[in-house]
Amino acid sequence: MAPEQQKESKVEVIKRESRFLRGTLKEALQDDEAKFSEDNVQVLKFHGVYQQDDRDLRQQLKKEGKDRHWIMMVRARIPGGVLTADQYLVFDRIADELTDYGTLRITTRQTIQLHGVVKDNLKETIRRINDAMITTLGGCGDQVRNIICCSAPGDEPFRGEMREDLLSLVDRLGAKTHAYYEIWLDGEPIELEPGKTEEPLYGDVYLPRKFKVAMTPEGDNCIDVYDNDVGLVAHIEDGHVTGYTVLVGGGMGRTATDPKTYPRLASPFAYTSRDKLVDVVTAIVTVQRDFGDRVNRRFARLKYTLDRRGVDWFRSEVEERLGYRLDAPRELVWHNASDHFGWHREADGVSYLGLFIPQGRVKDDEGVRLKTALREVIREFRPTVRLTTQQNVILSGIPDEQKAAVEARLREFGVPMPWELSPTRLGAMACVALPTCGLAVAESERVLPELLPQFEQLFADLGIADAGITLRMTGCPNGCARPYNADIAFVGRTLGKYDVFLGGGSLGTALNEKFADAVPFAALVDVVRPVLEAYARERQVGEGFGEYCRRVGLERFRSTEPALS
Ligand code: SRM
Ligand code: SF4
Repeated sequence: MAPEQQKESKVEVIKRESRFLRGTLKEALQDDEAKFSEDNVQVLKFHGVYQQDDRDLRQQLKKEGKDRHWIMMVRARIPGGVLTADQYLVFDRIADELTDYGTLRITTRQTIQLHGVVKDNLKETIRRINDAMITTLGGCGDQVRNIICCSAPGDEPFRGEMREDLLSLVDRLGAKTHAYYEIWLDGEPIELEPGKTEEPLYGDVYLPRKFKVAMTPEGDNCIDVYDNDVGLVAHIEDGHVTGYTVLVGGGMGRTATDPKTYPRLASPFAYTSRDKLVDVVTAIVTVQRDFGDRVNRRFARLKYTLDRRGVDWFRSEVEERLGYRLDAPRELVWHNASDHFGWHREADGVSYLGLFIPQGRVKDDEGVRLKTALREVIREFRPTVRLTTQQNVILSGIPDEQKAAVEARLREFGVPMPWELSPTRLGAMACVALPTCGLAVAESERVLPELLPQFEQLFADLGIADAGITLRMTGCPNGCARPYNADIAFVGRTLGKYDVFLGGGSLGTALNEKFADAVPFAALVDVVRPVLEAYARERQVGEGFGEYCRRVGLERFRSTEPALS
């Protein structure tokens, strides 16, 4: 049966009945419950809030006959990841004053998540974020999420032009409901004129599923542009943007038990001039709005709509809405996908510093007081703070004469400079997973640091430390650290066990394939070792590990796989 003939999913009903994302949130914020109802939990996501519980405490609390420790994760929407110094400091302070953990999490979509906000602190948290002129509306939910962009600053005109285009997209594609102001900022309810809707683009059921848009200049794939529902690659001539190649249908999510789900890289779709960009992306969003699967959320992303109906059908539907034929996409060439670490010239007499944030977690440890260091440097030198999609931070706009002082201040708190760290470490990513992620089946952020030194040693022993091999880990198959286009990925299968994927690539242009199933954490290095040894012996000049795996195939290594349990 076609999706349109079947019963819509429960979330569709909740969205429609929520009256443009109001639900009963205003009332729930007044009650004494420590958690929100199931329906409100769904509505909350659109406001940038996930209800979670501290999974480390679950067993103990159960033993004591107590309820779970309910906490919220609050995700801001920070277009392109750009924050003023003061805005960053607001998050730093909220983490200390209103969260259980006192940390900030830089995400793989260059925003900040605050974990561990109890219900009583939620409204105050969102109010403070809004007072800093940042919203959480659109952080999550079935709508266009935070639009990401390569974070490298610079004085070339194309960077400003891309920023302008990004903000136009945010303006057109952002949710418009007044509910956010009523619930979180005590705004007066609005009276709509008859026949007017609060959401001209989305309607009352929003999109069938999350929708991700990314933008980057041609040549630089630091953001993994192919992993997005819509990828926009700016073509540059004489320092200016001439137009964009539009890619459609990327996405990482899969379900371990359902082979009909899969990661997919976005397909080249069209070329558009700058002035038509917003209309083209809006038309794509509306086609997905009207034809995406609203029955089964597992197949509701744009990638499935495209594969079900075909790219040609999709293009003609978009063209019909635009009223003109789209130009063919341009050929794309990539040179870089690393994260702009270290000092770089930004403009005459001004530099930026790309800093490594281990697994995106800004916190104070005994040896490295990263959270304090960032706070002090940002307070004193007032750089623009740019969050990257590889969970790192760029401090930008630093006068050259202050470079040494910035560095000295960071070192005072034990923060290493990126050039002192291995490429393996700098390029590795892990998703949040336990203890907050409700979908995690295995550890990720907390165990990657144990694995990295082992791989660093192995790469050094094999003479491949500078080969730029990317390593990514997630606590489940959903793919939040974009594992399926890394050279090596460990994807949580169950507690302590990971599926191993090999053969993506450091430029983010290829998918890897599953190499081994449910490998215990302690055996991960040994499972990959034979392939790395062969790579070290047989690689061609300039050949990356992923490329090598795809050239020779993984079959011959599968037979040498050690016992896995
Ligand atoms: Fe994600 C769900 C964390 C980027 C694919 N993701 C979740 C939730 C909200 C779990 C949930 O639904 O209850 C996780 C919250 C954990 C926590 O405690 O914070 C979560 N995702 C993250 C972050 C924080 C990972 C990180 O370590 O940085 C990233 C936040 C991004 C942001 O700022 O918006 C994050 N998630 C991604 C990405 C990467 C990207 O977008 O570049 C992906 C893969 C790309 C894609 O969307 O296909 C991703 N997250 C998912 C999925 C699978 C979606 C699918 O199509 O199947 C889920 C589950 C779902 O939506 O049902 C999910
Ligand atoms: Fe949670 Fe899975 Fe995403 Fe990791 S990949 S944050 S475990 S949903």
